[in-house]
Amino acid sequence: MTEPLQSLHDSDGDGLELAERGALRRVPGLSTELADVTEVEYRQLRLERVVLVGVWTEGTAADADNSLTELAALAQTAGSVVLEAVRQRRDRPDPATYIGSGKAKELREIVVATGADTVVCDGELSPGQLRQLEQVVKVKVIDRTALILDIFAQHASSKEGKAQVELAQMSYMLPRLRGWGESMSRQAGGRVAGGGGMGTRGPGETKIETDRRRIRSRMTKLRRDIADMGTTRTTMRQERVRNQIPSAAIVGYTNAGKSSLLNRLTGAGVLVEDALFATLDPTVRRSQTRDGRVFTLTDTVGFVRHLPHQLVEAFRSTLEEVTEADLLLHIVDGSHPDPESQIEAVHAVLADIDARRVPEVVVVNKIDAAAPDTLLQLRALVPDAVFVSARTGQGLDDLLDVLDDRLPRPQVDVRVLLPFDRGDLVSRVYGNGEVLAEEHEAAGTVLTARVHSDLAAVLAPYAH
Ligand SMILES: Nc1nc2c(ncn2[C@@H]2O[C@H](COP(=O)(O)OP(=O)(O)OP(=O)(O)O)[C@@H](O)[C@H]2O)c(=O)[nH]1
Ligand SMILES: [Mg+2]
Repeated sequence: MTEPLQSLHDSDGDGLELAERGALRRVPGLSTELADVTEVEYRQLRLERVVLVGVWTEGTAADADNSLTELAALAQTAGSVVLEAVRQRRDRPDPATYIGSGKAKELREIVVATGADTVVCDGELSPGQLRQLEQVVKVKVIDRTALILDIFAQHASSKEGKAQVELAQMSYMLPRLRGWGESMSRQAGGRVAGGGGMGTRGPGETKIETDRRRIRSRMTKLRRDIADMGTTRTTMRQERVRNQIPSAAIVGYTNAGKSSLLNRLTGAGVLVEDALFATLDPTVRRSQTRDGRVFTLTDTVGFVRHLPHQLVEAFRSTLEEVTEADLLLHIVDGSHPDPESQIEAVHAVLADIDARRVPEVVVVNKIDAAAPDTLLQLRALVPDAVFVSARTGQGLDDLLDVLDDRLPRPQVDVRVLLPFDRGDLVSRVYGNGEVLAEEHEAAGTVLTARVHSDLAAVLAPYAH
């Protein structure tokens, strides 16, 4: 039994050593390999002192800076201190180490000089890139996707939110478990090819496979749980649809002021924070248009450039509030240096969740803090946008007018005499329809109103 192994070393020694050397050069404790699958479940990045690095492939220098500024805000939201940010101009990220190998060495020097414990890259890196860059800088390297997932994990508070985030984290980790395993299975393969016929599966491969299997079955369970948890919301939504209560959903880039606006409009008391992704769970509130029609307003998770698709997938049931709304209020942060690209990013996510067909009203918020030039540009870009400040209340009247205007209206004109014992019907007409006139006669209340077809059918016997 030892013979074939021995001969393998003889014949293929170099290749094997090379592979082993690659594996040995990993710095203990910094590895992205998981010691145990439970690490995926409870993995906390615990970023402390970070250096940011970006590759600037297209757009202006200002675009590149905005991107790193956003990465810094994300890192801070995740609880870390940003020590330094560097970027490199390249046609495309280096396939091996993301930044060029020379720059990677410089980065190592920055890491040493600043005492950083983590490098955060402004993009989604392949497992190989993460591994190879880690080998050069010798501290933990994570990408923007992992950072966003970490913020979501910290902010998730409901059972559903937690399950959704965990599902997203697992689907991010699954392909990344390969890291070490790849070289291990090559080793095992080599051994077999070398003529041993034994050890068709190396120890690494076996462990990776077990981990993968456990993660997959956990993901299946999470998907099932999430589907179950979404049913209450689906039921409520169906109820609204049945009663033909119009719904507006607030969407927008993270930190645009969505929750602030919901609070302003409905007094909902939703958490407002100068932090990215403060809101993860949807909040639905009832409100009324000025002409007294009831509608619902939903606040939901904010979007971001390149929102990790794992999150979009995991939050799909939550995002149905958006997909199935009658109207989208797209909140834009007018005080941001580049609101235009934020609008584009939001549209990209909306397209991804199939919500572009829902009518949209652009609401430029934070006009109290916005640069006049930016507002002019936005006015030109979106001529029918509404300009508001959730903070000062400025422009909210205009927004209410727009809601009056754009929320679907009842279609059927009716004139009915409702007996006094049918106060319930009077309330329904007021709640779901649009009352044009009310008179009182000896036999009851005469309403001239516009209502939805369902209610019109109920009212038919009372036509006057
Ligand atoms: N100056 C100014 N600041 C505002 C205005 N509206 C909201 N803010 C601030 O913007 C920050 C984000 O507000 P939120 O309402 O939490 O924003 P959000 O869009 O719900 O954010 P996420 O849920 O994290 O995606 C907070 O610090 C608010 O105080 C405004 O009209 N003017
Ligand atoms: Mg919010």
